[in-house]
Amino acid sequence: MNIWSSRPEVPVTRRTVLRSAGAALSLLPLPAAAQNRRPPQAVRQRERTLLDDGWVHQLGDPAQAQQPSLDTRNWRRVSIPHTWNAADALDDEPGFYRGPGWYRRRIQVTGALRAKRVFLYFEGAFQVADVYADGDRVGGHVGGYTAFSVEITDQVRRARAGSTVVAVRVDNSHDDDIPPYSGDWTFYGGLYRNVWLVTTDDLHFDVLDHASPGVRVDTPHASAERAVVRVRGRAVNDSARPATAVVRSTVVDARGRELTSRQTQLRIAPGATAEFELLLPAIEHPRLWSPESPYLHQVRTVIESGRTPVDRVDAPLGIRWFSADPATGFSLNGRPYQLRGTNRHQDIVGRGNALSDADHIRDLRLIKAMGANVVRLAHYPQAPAVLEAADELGLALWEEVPMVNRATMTRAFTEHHLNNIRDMARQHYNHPSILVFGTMNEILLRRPDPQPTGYEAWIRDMLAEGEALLRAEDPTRLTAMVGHQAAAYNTSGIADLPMIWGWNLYQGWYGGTADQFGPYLDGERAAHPGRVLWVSEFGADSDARLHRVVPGNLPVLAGQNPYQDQSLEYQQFYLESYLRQIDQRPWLAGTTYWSQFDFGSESRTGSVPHVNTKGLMLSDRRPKPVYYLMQAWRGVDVLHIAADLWNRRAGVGSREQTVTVYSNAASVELFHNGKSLGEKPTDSIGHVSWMVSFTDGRNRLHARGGRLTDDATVHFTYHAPQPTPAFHRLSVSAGAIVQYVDPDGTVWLEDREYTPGGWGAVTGDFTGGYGWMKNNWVDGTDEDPLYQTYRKGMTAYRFDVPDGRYRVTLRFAEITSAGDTGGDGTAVPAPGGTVQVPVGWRVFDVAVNDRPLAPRLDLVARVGQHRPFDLTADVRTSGGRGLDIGFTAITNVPVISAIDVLRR
Ligand code: GCB
Repeated sequence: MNIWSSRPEVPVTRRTVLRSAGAALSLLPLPAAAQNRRPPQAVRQRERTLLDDGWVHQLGDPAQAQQPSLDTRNWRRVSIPHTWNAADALDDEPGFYRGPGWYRRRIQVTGALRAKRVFLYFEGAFQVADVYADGDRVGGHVGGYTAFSVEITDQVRRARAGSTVVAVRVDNSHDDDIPPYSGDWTFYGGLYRNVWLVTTDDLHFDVLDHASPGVRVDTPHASAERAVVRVRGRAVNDSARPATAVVRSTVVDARGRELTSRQTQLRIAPGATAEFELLLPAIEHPRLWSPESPYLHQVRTVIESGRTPVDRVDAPLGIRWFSADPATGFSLNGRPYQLRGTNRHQDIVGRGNALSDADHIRDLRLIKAMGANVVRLAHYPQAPAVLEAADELGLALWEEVPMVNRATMTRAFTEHHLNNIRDMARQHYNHPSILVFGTMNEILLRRPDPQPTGYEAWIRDMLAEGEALLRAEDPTRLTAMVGHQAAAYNTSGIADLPMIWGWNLYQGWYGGTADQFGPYLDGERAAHPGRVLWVSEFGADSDARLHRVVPGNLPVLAGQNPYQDQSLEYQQFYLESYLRQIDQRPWLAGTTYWSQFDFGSESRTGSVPHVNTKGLMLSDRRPKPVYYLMQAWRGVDVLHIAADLWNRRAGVGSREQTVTVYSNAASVELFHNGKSLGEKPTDSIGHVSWMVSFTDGRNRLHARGGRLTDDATVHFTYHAPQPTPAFHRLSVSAGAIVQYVDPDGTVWLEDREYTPGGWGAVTGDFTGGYGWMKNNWVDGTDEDPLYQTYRKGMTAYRFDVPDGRYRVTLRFAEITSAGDTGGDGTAVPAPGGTVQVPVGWRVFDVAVNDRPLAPRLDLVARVGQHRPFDLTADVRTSGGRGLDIGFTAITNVPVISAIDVLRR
């Protein structure tokens, strides 16, 4: 059995160790007495200037784009962070721009700057970057999610015109050799993270070692009694003379008080780099770091030349230790500790991935406020601001490299993978929040077709190479990989490579039922008792406009998948079920919901096209009800009536509907229009509900639990199953089992079968297109869900309404999916897998009370596939005949998406 732990195998008795690299000369440790305890405040840091403004940008590859003399007056002015895909990843055109784009900016050169070493530090560019200064290529980077730095000292020193022109070519083209090969999140291109100008003295900590800080801090020994801090790094002498330098590391506590310090002397040859290692005298009874108490020390490491400090790197230090055990799960600082949290992508729909530091920090605060103690940064390393916020707020991190879905069997692909690992491990080594580094997600999900011989074995070897590299780069973290629910990870040996194995499980979403989740884990655990297990993903999509009056394990329509219910209430049902099952399995080292925020997923065609809506929060960061459920489950002080995103409700034949409250209070009392519906205990996950009999119009809800209260207002519309003389309006979402609330607040009811005296469909079925499947997108409307469900094959919709004048609106779209057949059994043509409904494939007559409304309606001929088509008719009914909307098949079967009947 493997028990993985964070403590590297370093003998704590070892004193200062110094090594030399390359042509460097090395040196002797100074005796402690000789250590110069100058106050750290007096030390001059390297200078970093944010280059956020003053940039111009052009898509494509303009001629001479790197030449300083180029006239860029017609380029767009932009500020960094910037992406060029914020809008086109959301439009109705499939795909988004993937290709090159350029950014340029001038850097003013002063005499002071010429005296420095000058670097550009890019926090990230998606995904290949080439950097030029005054026309010279000064460096570049492959990989869209890690930082890189380049040196422009020579160009700055040569600059004549008082400035240096920096030009950056960024390219987000697909490249088979660059991971991620694929993924459902949008691969927005651009210079989407901060860019910094960094200046140093000739003598400085290394800036060019995979853009790492040049100083690495860890704790070879950490316990409640004592902590030993180790500082390793690289000092560079860029001058033409040998340098004698003192490197000193000092640990200060959160109030700036010095706890321990050690220094060493280096002699470094001109142009050489010296490696150093300092083992600082132990800190007795250290204050520890944990999510509950994220106490941070700082490690200040300074280089002095003569007695002058010339460079300084500060590193956060959180003293903690951790391990993971297959039998008992995770433990932190010597105690069992369940990591429970979420996943986070780095974008906001409409703004792409060009987020500010403030955006990143706000996101982590929202996650912290939810009661999470861990975040999986899926599926790639994220911005420095994210990591800093996690250290400070107390959020454990799992960070991973983008190795997702599929691999290319080339050495180049492997090399890029290894480089991503090196970048991540070196750049983020000093963040105490990071406990786990991951190197793969669902690599067997999208297999090449045909699959090359030896594909799985090749992938296993490639991943094993990455795993070995990661363990060598960073023996202080736990390693992880993740699979989707497929046996091949077990049979190929892939699941045995990392220290932690993560399963992404979607029972009750992409198939099956939610209650199959726990038993699946139990089966895996029994079969592989030596594995540390983590549920790296679980989640269900939801759309705040869609509501399910009776949530639960669906009365699923034959052959349909649960993912066709994208109501908020199904997501609540799903998560409630999962949380209960997680609680029964304390041996799960971690569980991370997929995902915190709705995120851009260009290829998706769900009810919110181009967005993965599994978020606990909407992309604009408003909480969905499941956010409050998480809070209640995690014991955060919360009392929330799940009504603010469901405040327009309707019922047919019943006023009784569930009102759910999430709270960590032991019991909650609910009041409806001032009247108590009783006090009830919350259950183990903080859930409690009442049946409320809603009155027409405004309903006031008030809940009280302990000292907490919440209020909500719900507008309710009652519909008699049999229209009464007072009938006013019925809006029906044909083929739907959920209600859709439109932008005007009208509730479009679930579909139903006609019964005499009532209303509904006469024959036909839901199953022909119920749900939100691939191929079901509808262009040219934001009301996708209304068009995406449809009934097919009906002969009529009848509404037994009183005599009067009515406006009837019918909504249609041709969204037949692959494999679908018409009533005569003709399969829809799908050349190359793309459904192409030809003109004439589906033709039907539509009539209202026998008056032809749309004879020989052929949606493809009228508006094309995947486009909304609405018909409106004004009708007077008399003699008690009601409204009869008749459909007569001519070719295949008729379809309808929605019907609105309004009395005038
Ligand atoms: C997964 C993937 C994640 C997807 C998610 C989904 O398993 O790892 O990238 O976004 O499923 O929503 O389908």
